[in-house]
Amino acid sequence: MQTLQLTISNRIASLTLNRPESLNSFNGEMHANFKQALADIKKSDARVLLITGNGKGFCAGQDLSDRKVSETTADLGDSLEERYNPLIRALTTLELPIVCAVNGVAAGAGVSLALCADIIIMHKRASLVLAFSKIGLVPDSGCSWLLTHAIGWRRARALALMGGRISSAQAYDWGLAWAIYEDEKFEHETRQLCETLAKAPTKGLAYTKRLFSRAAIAELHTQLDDERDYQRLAGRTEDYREGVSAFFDKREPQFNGK
Ligand code: LHQ
Repeated sequence: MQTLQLTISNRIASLTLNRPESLNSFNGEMHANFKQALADIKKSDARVLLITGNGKGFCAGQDLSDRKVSETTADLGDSLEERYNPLIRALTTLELPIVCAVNGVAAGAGVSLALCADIIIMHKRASLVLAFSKIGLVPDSGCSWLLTHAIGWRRARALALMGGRISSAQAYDWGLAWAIYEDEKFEHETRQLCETLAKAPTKGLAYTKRLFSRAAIAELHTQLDDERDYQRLAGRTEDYREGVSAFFDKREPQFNGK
């Protein structure tokens, strides 16, 4: 794949956006490659997905030089319907933990991509730019929803209207970034985190992800019902049995993800 590098090893799928000359902005080929990569990951033994970017940027959103979106006759709604919305749906329903290592600037739909992650690690130099309003567009690819739920509608709204840039420090303060690192620590700590998640009880984590996706909009009573149902399922996993055995044996659990 030209526009993406995918490696799967030690149950970690690492997906690196690879169009550094345009800050890893999305074109049609990258969308197609992303779709293929997600299909390959689902078929593999990967238990965590790491997404990062090659070069100085993470992802600058849509490639604005693509004639399919820059010509006045272009229907941007079609582009979202055919490319971005399926991508965001696929990522936000993926049954694996997703870590985004935001290595540099993320802009437009690149911010949405980062917000699909369960855990965002930022390089100190990285930033998130709500670039949509700078070119007369509206936040898309889930950005208006994901950002509102992440930082609250007041901050999200002001940022979106002003096309604001959030520094890594600000992102950390607002709880968007789980951690900020620089230099070798950025890669090292990200890898450590992925290794931990790759050994975790994957099915239980998938149920946990589903619960938290709903928690953003559900009532407490509905959530209590959902917790009951998912706990019932989690209680039937091999990893639950292993977790309890390991607790009584006073040893580290060896989860197999089933
Ligand atoms: C780029 C891009 C880019 C092409 C940097 N395209 N080349 C969905 C569906 C349909 C339609 C429309 O949109 C969407 C969703 C969206 O994502 S809309 C938002 C699209 N993205 C943007 O508007 C961001 C545009 N980029 C920027 O504002 C800046 O480049 C940022 C703030 C990201 C970074 O600024 P700098 O660090 O100063 O880097 P730079 O501007 O110098 O960029 C480096 C190179 O990358 C440069 O090329 P060059 O040949 O001059 O070195 C840029 O032209 C290129 N590049 N973003 N989206």
